[in-house]
Amino acid sequence: MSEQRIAVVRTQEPDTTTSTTGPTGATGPTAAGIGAGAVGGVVGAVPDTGTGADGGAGTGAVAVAVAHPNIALIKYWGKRDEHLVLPRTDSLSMTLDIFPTTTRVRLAPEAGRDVVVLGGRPAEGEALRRIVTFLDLVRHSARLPHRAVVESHNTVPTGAGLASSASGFAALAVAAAGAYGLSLTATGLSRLARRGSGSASRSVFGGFAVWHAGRPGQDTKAADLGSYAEPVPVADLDPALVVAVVDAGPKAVSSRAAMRRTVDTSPLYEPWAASSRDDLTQMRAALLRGDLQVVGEIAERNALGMHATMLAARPAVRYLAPATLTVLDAVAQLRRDGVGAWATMDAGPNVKVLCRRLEADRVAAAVREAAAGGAVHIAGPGPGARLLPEGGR
Ligand code: 2P0
Repeated sequence: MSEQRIAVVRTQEPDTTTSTTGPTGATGPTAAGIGAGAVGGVVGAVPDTGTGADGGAGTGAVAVAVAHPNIALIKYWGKRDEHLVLPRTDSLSMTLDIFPTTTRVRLAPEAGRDVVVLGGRPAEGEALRRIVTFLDLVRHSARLPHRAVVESHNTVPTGAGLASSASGFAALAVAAAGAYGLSLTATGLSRLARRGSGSASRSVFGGFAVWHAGRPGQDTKAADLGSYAEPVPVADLDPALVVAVVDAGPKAVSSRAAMRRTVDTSPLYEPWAASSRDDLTQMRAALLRGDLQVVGEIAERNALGMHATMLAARPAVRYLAPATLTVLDAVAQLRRDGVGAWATMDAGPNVKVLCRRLEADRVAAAVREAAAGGAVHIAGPGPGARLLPEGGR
């Protein structure tokens, strides 16, 4: 498959493996010299006139990107390298056509620190730290020391197991690469997005995507290069994912902490990881022949297995709520009634139901009744992350 390119062509991927020090002491071209469009052409970054969240002080390249969340049908649960965000197993997802995140990055050469505004509020704590660390990586790769102003808007409830970090870091990767003048292939962008949040690597692509774990035991650079996402060939499936939001509140345990605890303490983790490898092989074959029933059956068992690993962790991590099980009962009843519907749950109590688009309204009605007042959304396959033209203006 030929490589999809989102930004400009570059013969060599910049090294994004080694940033630990951030921009301090970084040398290289200034924003004026490497201005995002200057490397080779078609990047959506333009000079900013200064109307951003910082009140408009200074100027710098600006880029705006949009990305959509993805829902894993074969789950990512467990890292083998926390710093590089290398997973233990391959995962496979569908990018949605709902809940986009839009992120604007403007270089602020005059600023002494990054300014990050999420949903109109200044970011702080862990959320801010993760974004600054990510920007440090981009600065290191671009050899550009400038701080940035980041403004991001999610249209999905944050932290509710609805993949807001996937769309968030995919949009940030594409916008930051644009603003800092990093010219990456889509594969390179998926590696970069991975460093922000593992699942974000898959949101770089539309439709179905696989994120390769890569091979363990390699040096840092080879390991980084070996773990990327790419599109998965799919026959005509016409799928939908019905999203039942049974609880939109933030989760008690972050997925990052929960997967660490699961890998470290759950006796069920290794068996699930081994079966997940088989699940992936079988699901790829089912996608290729357009067999939604087998895709759905594998997705449901893979998700339930992932939750079993967490329930067996010490102490247990339980994201499933009573309302989750009520929706699972409704999905099982749909199947008894002859409707193809299969459930998957992530690091939260909400349920996503894979079905045929033609049957999505019926599935949504059944799930809505079971979700007892929770919102229900119907999603189809969505687009990959992209820069908006001319900095989003
Ligand atoms: C997934 N999840 O494959 C799995 C299934 C949740 C359950 O990816 O630590 O936010 O930032 O790499 O990507 C959620 O984990 O974790 C996730 P980090 P991420 O979609």
